[in-house]
Amino acid sequence: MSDALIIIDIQKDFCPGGALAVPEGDLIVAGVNELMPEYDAVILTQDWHPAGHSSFASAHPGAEVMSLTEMPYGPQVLWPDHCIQGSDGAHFHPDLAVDRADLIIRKGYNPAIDSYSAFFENDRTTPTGLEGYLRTRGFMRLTFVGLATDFCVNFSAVDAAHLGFEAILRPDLCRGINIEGSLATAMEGMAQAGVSFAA
Ligand code: VGL
Ligand code: ZN
Repeated sequence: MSDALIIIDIQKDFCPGGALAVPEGDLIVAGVNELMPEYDAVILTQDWHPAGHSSFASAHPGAEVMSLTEMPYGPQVLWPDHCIQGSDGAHFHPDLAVDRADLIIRKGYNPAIDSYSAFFENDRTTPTGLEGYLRTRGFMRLTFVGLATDFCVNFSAVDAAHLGFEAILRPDLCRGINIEGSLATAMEGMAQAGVSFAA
C-alpha cells in the first residue's frame, strides 16, 4: 500500500510571532521535513482566507476574538485575522521543505464558510477535492502532521477515517491551540473515529 503524508497548515501565522500563533508551532518543522522522504506522496494544506472572511472576529462588529458564534452551518470560533490570501502570514514556515510537495491544497477561500478539514468545508458537505485526488492516485493510508492539532489536523484526520482511509496521527509532529479543553476533546474524538496514533 502506498502512503501519503498530509501536512496541515504549517504557515507563518500559526507559528510564534504570527497572527494566530500555536505555541511551539515552529518546533515541528525539522521533524516534518525529516519524515517527507519516507512517503510516496507529500501533500501540504494552506489556510487561505480572503480579507474580511466570516471566520474573523473583525467581520462581526462587537465580537471578541476566540468567542463562539452561530453560523448557518453551526457553531464557529471567531479567530483573529489570519492567513489572508497573498499575505506574509499565509506563507509556509520558511524552513518547511515545500519543494517536496506533490500537491498544495488551499482551503478557507469561501468567504461565507470556514474550512478546518482538508476534505470538507465547515458545512461538512462542500468538498475540497482532496478525496478524489488521493483515491485516483491510490493512496489509502494517510499520516497527518501539522497545526493545529485540535482544529485543522483533528477535522482532517477524522474526515479521512470517516471516508474510509486508514488515518494515522503523529502527535509528536503536531501542536495545538487548546481553547477550553479542545485538545483533549480532539484527541478523544480522533480515537473514537478510528484514527490511530503513532510516534
Ligand atoms: C486553523 C483556526 C483557524 C488551523 C485554521 O489550521 O488549525 N485554526 N484556521
Ligand atoms: Zn483559518
